[in-house]
Amino acid sequence: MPNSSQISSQTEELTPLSWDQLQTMARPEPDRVEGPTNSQARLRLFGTSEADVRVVLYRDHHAWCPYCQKVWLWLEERQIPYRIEKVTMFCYGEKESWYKRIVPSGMLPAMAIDGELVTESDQILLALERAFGPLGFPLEDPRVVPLRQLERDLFRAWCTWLCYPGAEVQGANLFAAQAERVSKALGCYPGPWFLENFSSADLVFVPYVERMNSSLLYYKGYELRQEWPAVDRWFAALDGRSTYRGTRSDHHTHAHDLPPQMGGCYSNRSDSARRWSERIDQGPWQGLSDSTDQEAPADAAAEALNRVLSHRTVLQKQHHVDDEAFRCALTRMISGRSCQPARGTERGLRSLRDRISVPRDMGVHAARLLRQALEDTAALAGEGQGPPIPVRHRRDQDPAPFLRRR
Ligand SMILES: N[C@@H](CCC(=O)N[C@@H](CS)C(=O)NCC(=O)O)C(=O)O
Repeated sequence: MPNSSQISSQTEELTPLSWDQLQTMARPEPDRVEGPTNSQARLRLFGTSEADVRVVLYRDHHAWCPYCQKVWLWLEERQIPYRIEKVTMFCYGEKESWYKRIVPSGMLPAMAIDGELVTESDQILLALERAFGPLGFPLEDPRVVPLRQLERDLFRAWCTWLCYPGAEVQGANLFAAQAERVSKALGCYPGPWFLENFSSADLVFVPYVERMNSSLLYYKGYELRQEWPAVDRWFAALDGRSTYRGTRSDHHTHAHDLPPQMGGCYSNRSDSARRWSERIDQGPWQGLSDSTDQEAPADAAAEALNRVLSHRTVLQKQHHVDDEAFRCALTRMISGRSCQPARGTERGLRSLRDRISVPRDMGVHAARLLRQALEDTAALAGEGQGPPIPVRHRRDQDPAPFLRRR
């Protein structure tokens, strides 16, 4: 593998690395089956053998569906061996006909356990508890039931605030009232969790509180974690779990994936909302408050490089990314060396910048570094932007081209 001094002595100052050179600097493909929680796995074994697999989880290709995240996280926390079948959500593309044959509504998640199909995330979790025992406390424990109800109350208040443009003040007040109840509930035990230990009570809050944190920042300029220290402490403890880190998304992904799912998300146009949305869309991404572990892991750039290189041909075609400009951006990300891309190549770079999805494509830190390198390189080429991100659907994120043989 060439080091950066060899590279600069062998090449012109402004020449980007070749694809072959970049390949040598990418992170090797990690073990998806036995390694840490990740969105690319099709099988998870936790040290068992394939013969032990009793569960098939049907979840979205996009690794975004909140109800799927709940089941996914449960399986990872309990280390239950399972297989994963990925399905396209309506707003990203065409639903697979094989899936509609087994689940006619096309809704996700679904699970087969010992060959028996179960739909509805709560029913799936109850079936998993029956088969394998609870995660900490059972979902029907008398202390968990009111917390599940509280999660739904918070969810409804969030929807009112985010999705109804005429209910700005009422929505904000409703949300603050429910967030206060959540904060009080979190204060009942000395640790960061809703009950004595991490349990199904925490699990049910994870998907939507993560989406609330990002969407309220982007559309309302509301800093949930700053406002509610108990919630901040809960998030920090979650970030300490590698299971959660493997399933978590980021502010950019949520801000742009929520509108088609929710039927619209409305900004209150405050200065704070404008500042946060600009930062989330255009950077700088370093230090953005979408994870507690602000320090990027040493291999975050190599992770991003590995993920880009495994889909390079499709990415170039989809985003019309100029070959040399693409290499300039990746060279910048991996070696810090800046190369001048041709004028007019910035649109392709920014189109890709706007469509990196976490955790589908890579982790939070890898995505930040890639977005930053694409933007820094685009800025050297010009002012042009990529196509706007649609708000009624996300067909620009159709997984189909990435699934064909490369
Ligand atoms: N009550 C259901 C809700 C599931 C749900 O709304 N799933 C959405 C995705 S978040 C879905 O599958 N929609 C169809 C699609 O987008 O293709 C559950 O808890 O499982």
